[in-house]
Amino acid sequence: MKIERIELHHISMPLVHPFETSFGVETNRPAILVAVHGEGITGWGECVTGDRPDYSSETIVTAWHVLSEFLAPGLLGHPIEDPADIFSSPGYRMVRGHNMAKAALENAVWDWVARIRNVPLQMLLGGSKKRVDVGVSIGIQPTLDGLMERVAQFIAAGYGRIKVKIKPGWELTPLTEIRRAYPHIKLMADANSAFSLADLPLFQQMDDLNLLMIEQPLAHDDIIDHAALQAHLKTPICLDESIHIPGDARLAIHLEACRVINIKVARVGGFTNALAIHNLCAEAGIPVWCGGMLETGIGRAANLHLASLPNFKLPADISATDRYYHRDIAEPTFTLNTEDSTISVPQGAGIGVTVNTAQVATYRLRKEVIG
Ligand code: OSB
Ligand code: MG
Repeated sequence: MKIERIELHHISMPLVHPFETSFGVETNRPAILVAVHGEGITGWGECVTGDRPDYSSETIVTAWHVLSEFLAPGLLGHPIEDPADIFSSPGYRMVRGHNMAKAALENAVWDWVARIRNVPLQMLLGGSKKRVDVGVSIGIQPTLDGLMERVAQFIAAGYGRIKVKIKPGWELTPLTEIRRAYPHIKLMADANSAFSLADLPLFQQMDDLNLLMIEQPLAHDDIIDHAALQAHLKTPICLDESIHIPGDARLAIHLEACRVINIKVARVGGFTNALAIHNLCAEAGIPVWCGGMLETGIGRAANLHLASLPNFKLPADISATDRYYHRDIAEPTFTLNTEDSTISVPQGAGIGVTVNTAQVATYRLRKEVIG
């Protein structure tokens, strides 16, 4: 089988609510949608990098460059029977790093292969759950009252796990207030690398709040400091930004730098690496969960398939469509199963959603066709 043509679509979608992390505020979410065409079938992937190199070192501009100049041209006409065959294509052999660009194209190929075989993607990945446990990730809010209102809305909507973003000056008070109001809710915090080991006393106070985990408290490139912090805490540390390749996960597990790992398929360069990390964590007794990047329906559908694997044991950052966008670009959209805080894995071929190309066009800033 061969891919004959690849399209790149740079889009920008207005978010329902601005999303603030320790990096800053986003009101629009950019993405590069990748469509691979061949054998009469189209597969879709989503590149989730932002406009700024804050969460990762990639940006929309670098991902576009690497996809259009290197990865995509090298894949045209390359024989593919299995998604892993892309690794022998000229583009993939040449490019180091640029995981988010690679993941977008690799995931489009997985979708394409699954659609050609007419099976849901989860079957190719080895997942079997039909519903995935999910939670909601709440950005930093202008006021504590505003945060408490948001938390109340999401709990009323049926979300069984709440994650809040923290930064210096916005940590203990919001977490303590939420814990006081909801003594039994699954609650966790995500610092996006905003703290240092000097903040140990602060984390020791958080340790009494019965948090599910503390996500990426320290520097994005310092696994050793995380090991030092984890040794002082009973709350599990979860690594997000620190894990880019299976070797990072091996190092983190070896050093006991975390007790949980967040797998984002984009950050680790695609499904192949995501599966490798899932498997090595399973062997080490480390539960994983599926992180999110405010994906459109394409990336969110892909995440649901991945999160259906057995060692995804904690609720995913995959919320219902209306938590992110007024009008998404794929159908069907996702709703929360309120009785058990899950979202169902779409059961059509491939990622199981149909892309609304007219809707893509309304959000599009740039398009390129390769091949
Ligand atoms: O650290 O998990 C993160 C969004 C953008 C960048 C980083 C992160 C996030 C989220 C979003 O937390 C979670 C979601 O998609 O619902
Ligand atoms: Mg995170």
